[in-house]
Amino acid sequence: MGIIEELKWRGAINQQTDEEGLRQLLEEKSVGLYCGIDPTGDSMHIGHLIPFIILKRFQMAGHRPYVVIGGGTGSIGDPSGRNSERELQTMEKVDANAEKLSLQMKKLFKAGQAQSGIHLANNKDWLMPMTLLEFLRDFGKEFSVNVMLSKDVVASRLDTGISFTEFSYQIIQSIDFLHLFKHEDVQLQIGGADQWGNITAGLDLIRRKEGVEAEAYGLTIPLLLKADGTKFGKTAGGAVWLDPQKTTPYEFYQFWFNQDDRDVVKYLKYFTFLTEEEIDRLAEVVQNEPHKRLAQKVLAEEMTRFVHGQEALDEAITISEALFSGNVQQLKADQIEASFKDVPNTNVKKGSYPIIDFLVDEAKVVPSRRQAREDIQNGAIYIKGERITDLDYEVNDKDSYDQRFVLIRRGKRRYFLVHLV
Ligand code: 629
Repeated sequence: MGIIEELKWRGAINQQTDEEGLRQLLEEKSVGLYCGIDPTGDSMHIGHLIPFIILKRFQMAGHRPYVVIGGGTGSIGDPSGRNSERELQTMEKVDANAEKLSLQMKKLFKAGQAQSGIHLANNKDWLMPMTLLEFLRDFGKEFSVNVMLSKDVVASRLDTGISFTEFSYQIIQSIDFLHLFKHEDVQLQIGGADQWGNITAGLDLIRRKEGVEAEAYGLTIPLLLKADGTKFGKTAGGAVWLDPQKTTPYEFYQFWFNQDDRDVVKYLKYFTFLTEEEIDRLAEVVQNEPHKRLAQKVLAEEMTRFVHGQEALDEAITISEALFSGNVQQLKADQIEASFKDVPNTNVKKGSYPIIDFLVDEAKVVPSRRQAREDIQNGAIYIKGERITDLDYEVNDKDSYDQRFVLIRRGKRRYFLVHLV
């Protein structure tokens, strides 16, 4: 299967500027291609992942990927897919974010590292030195304002307004494509569906500067939709980040593990490097034995290992199993902290409390003393995984993890985390 066929099978192609031409080129030679990312934040989230995984797929098929970190473009901000003007970030912030994104790209794809075969560049290097007059004479002259106005991104902002700065964004992304075309023999740019306007603007610039015969292509990837209509990649707690400080590997694992049966096969195709055969086999299990959640488990394992490594995956599995079985005694304080971010949290002063006072007055886990007595007698209250049935039990340091938290479970699965302060 050629790379284009593979991407089609994976459901990863939205639009192409010249399908036949690109297919032929990819058969003839090792093609240079790129995808850019702007340092608008200090971490990638999973919505960013797909185009870069696709770069990797091209590389595995013998092509030459480039990752462009938009240290220059990111200081302006892409209006694509947004309905309001961005606030400019300071140049220091953009540089710091660019540094963090570079590190993430290096970690994930070994980008920019010797032998990895994935090149890393920052467009600040060629955009920053350009003078205003060069910009207007060498590039601005090639763009028709009329055509620029007709791009979706700009057209949709004409009533609410768009600054000249954001309006110009498509020109600077085009300059990147031309730069890489000329200096690195990059002939293909890929990106999400929102990048179509910028990518085609770049192709126009290449043809105007290098002649109509210049051979360059664009390919976009569909926006990911979930079966239930909600936005992919968002949880109650917000975006799913690749930075383990922002989304712990346990939360990351759980995000994938909790995907719907209707979506999981699509995600296996989209995100993992598993083969068609392996995915077909998992699809059968989803059909015939959905209760096993095997496809979700494999998806969660593949993704957590890819992004965080084997050790973090093992840890995420340990935590998941402990929580599932209720055997939380053996977890460490840090694991507790990582896994209970989303449960109700309260602060209680260190000390020793009768269990009923603790549940009702301090942790506020149970609304009344009568209810607390009932819960305890029914065996519905657990502290650090141990069922408490003694109405006179004293809660103190011995029940905590490193004197930092007390973990309460009420009923089957409701957890509460009490911070000792
Ligand atoms: C300079 C900058 C280039 C080429 C591209 C760029 C960045 C581009 C952009 N991309 C999004 C981003 O940075 O804004 N103008 O957050 C994001 N991208 C990945 C996918 C995307 C896109 O990083 O293309 O569609 C999300 O899936 O929104 O020379």
